[in-house]
Amino acid sequence: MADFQTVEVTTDLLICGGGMAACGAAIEAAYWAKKNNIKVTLVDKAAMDRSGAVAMGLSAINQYVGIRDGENTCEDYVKYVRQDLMGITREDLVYSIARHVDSTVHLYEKWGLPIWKDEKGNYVHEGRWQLMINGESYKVVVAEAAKNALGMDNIYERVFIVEPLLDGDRIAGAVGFSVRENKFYVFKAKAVLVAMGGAVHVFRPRSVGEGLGRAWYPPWNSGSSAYFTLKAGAEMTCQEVRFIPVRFKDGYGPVGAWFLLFKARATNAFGGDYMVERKDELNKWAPYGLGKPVPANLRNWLGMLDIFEGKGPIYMRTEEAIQKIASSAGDEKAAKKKLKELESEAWEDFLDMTISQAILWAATNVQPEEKASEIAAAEPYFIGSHSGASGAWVSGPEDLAPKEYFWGYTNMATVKGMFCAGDASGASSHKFSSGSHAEGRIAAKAAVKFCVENKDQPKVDGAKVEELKKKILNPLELFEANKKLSSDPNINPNFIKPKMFMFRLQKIMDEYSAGVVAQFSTNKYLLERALELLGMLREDSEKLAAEDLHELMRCWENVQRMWQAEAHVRSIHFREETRWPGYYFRADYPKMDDKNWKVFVNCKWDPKTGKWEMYKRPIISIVA
Ligand code: SFD
Ligand code: AMP
Repeated sequence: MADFQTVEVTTDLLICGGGMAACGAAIEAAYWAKKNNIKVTLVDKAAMDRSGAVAMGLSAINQYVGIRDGENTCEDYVKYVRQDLMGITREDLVYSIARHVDSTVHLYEKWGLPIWKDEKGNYVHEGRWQLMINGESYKVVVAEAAKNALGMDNIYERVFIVEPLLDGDRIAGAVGFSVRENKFYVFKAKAVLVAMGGAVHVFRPRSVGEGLGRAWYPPWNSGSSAYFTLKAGAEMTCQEVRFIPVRFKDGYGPVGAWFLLFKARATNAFGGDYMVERKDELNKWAPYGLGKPVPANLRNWLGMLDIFEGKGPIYMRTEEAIQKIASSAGDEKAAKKKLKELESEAWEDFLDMTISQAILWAATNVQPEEKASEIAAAEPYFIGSHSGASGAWVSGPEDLAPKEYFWGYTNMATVKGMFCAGDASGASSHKFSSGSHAEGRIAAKAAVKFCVENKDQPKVDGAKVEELKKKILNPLELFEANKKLSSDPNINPNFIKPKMFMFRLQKIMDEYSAGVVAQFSTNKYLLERALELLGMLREDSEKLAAEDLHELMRCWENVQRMWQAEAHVRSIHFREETRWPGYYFRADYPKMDDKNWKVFVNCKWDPKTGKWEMYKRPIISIVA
């Protein structure tokens, strides 16, 4: 497009994303870059102060091992994650993050993040691994350190990365566009670190119509990491391992503080506690069902069984939990004081991290010390850093990884020079905000080393860049050329608007791929139909149209969601067992099958042939 300026930036290391992992990458890369004369550039689609999943803040740091206090070991953490993921995890990666995560948390404290302390000056734990924080400005604090380390001259905010650039089998950079100005960006780099988060709104959310946009996971993470790595030809892993969080209904307030800190129960409408009444069901999912804590998907599953039997709604018994703690505080005066304290902690939990839940409480006259709140299983999300596991298949560290998991540089994907961290790297769940930051640091150190050892700048094909520019800006052209055909800009015989496109994608995923409406259940035939419909959607994606730059971003977000969807459907289809009931159920293979399926399901899209490949990779345990 003539009125679009092309801006070229040549750098050594390009960090795509500005969230927790990218901020970790920025501080570490800046440190090593200075020593090695390396240029580092960071690009975020939004403003780093409030971008990504931590935009609203958080009320807990969910990964802290506590090694200096002798509380836990890295081995303990590996066992915890392995148990929670029903045996499917890259122990080398989990271990590597666990041994570094505490130092990230100590840095946060140094930068001014208020972490709760008890009267002895020790961190206040929410649970074994979780620390309570005053976290409404968590992201601002972490971003400030990253910005200071890199310098604003090296940071591009509000630039949306779309596509990777390749030089043969090596990464060569990335292209994208500004969401505010008519500028097309070409970043040429020796190494690229992908940290663009996970994906939401691939599935139809529970909140539709007037509630659209409310979800647990922030609507602005649209599968950019998965798309970028897939399009670069990287091997992906655990694409079937979605995350379904149980959340306070409609406001999506997290439950961790209630279950762990306040020790609340969840009961059905008849007062039954599904974790007690359905205990026998856990035998079917042994050994994981019988371990502690019960895996997140199985906790979901027991609650879902109540719902399927017509015993809903399920309630978080906030009133019971608060009254119980308050009454154990001593005499009446002490109990009253404790009650006030708990009341304010309950509100702060949401005000720090999911403000909309606090608003919903206020709007619906809920006082948590008096009235229980409904909870429900949310729609599926892709967030490999939490209790899902989807992401790219990356090399482990040399000292921990078995040879099958090691190919030269820690956290490098199977594409030379492309590194991944946070939600972008797979099979290393439960890293959360702190572990993602730590993993960003690990990956950045390795990426700088890669730049030092691979000094030649990869070649970027100018014709390919022009082709990408045309393709990426096409939705604007299409709108201009056809807008007069109809009086409603959203309805036109020659194009489809991104919102309609997204609804179509969500309907396919919801109905055929084990979404809310299908009660999280699917089978081979439903999945094959989903693939057929996704194929047609892919054809129609060429007709996406955008009225302005904002809508252009929406177009590409939804193309990215569609690719995440396809990787997901292909992976659930390939894994012929049910391993994570409560996340999804394969009705045609209703049992766990360790003999054939205690393996990673990996997939790859080949940029040369446009074909998908699916394969198994072995689980190699490093912790007894
Ligand atoms: O309780 C592009 N998480 C929690 N972690 C905790 O440690 N404690 C909690 O209390 C947590 N809770 C929680 C959490 C998440 C959410 C959504 C809620 C509550 C409501 C999980 C963490 O937040 C999560 O693990 C990390 O943030 C993961 O880090 P990372 O870096 O992988 O993702 P990101 O922070 O979302 O950042 C993504 C960045 O990419 C940018 N981006 N940039 C350029 N071009 C594109 N195309 C891009 N697409 C995306 C984004 O702008 C962002 O900068 S609790 O519920 O569990
Ligand atoms: P959530 O708010 O559900 O994201 O949970 C925050 C943290 O607490 C995560 O580390 C969860 O795995 C953990 N968690 C939440 N609920 C429970 C529970 N019932 N038992 C054990 N761990 C939990």
